[in-house]
Amino acid sequence: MISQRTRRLAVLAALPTAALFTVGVSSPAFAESDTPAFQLDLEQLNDSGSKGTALVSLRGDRMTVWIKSEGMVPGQPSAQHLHGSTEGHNFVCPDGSADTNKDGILDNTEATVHYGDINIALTVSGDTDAATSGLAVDRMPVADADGKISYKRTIKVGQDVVEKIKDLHIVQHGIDRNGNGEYDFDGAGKSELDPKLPQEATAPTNCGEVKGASVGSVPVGGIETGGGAEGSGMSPGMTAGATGAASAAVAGALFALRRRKASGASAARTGGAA
Ligand SMILES: [Cu+2]
Repeated sequence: MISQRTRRLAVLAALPTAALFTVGVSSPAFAESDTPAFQLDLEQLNDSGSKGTALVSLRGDRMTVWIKSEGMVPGQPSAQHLHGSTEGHNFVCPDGSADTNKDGILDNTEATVHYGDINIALTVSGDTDAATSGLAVDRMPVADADGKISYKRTIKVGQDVVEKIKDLHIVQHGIDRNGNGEYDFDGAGKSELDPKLPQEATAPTNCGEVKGASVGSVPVGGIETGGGAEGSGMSPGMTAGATGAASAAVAGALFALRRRKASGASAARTGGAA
């Protein structure tokens, strides 16, 4: 009996996909039992009410990401990314205590201290590079009328991602603090990143860590801003002609975020205590 339980625990980190992903998605493509898969439970940030389940499956250098989430802002695009570092930094999903300026909003600047830079942009098409697609909101999923997002994509990833997938987190962005069905300034004021943008468009709405991920494998001291993503040359113009003002707002905000992070590493020295 005990040995069976032990064995069961031993395989938790790499259960067959079909056994893990139990949120009602039929997944014939994932029927192969030898495919390592990792589940992430997306939990709300900013009291958004958003939640979901994600699955990341690896076969060689092919990573398939499934996301099913709800409580998103209906009809609005949600930027979504794998955040974190494959270089041993101990990033985690934040909680409310990460709202260090105590304004009641966990903004991206505060959250990034904990969940790290964008590593992979989970676009619906085109490239997924953090540098060129992190703010490609015209290629990010749009929530349906019920505020649900269903996403699946297979992309090629580097060996560092294959080896360190457990160190990464999925984050979806966009909240509706005043519940009026759009990103606007009345809900939560201006974004700390750019006063021309609503905070609702830039704040994270949920975050999920890989289940069973080792925490604290690397001592947490000052968190360095990852060198790989900064100076990435993002252009807010890439969303021109996309899905409207909200998309442009989010894109612009993410652009501002990148710039701010690139120059604000010292602000990230509060440790990963969340
Ligand atoms: Cu993100």
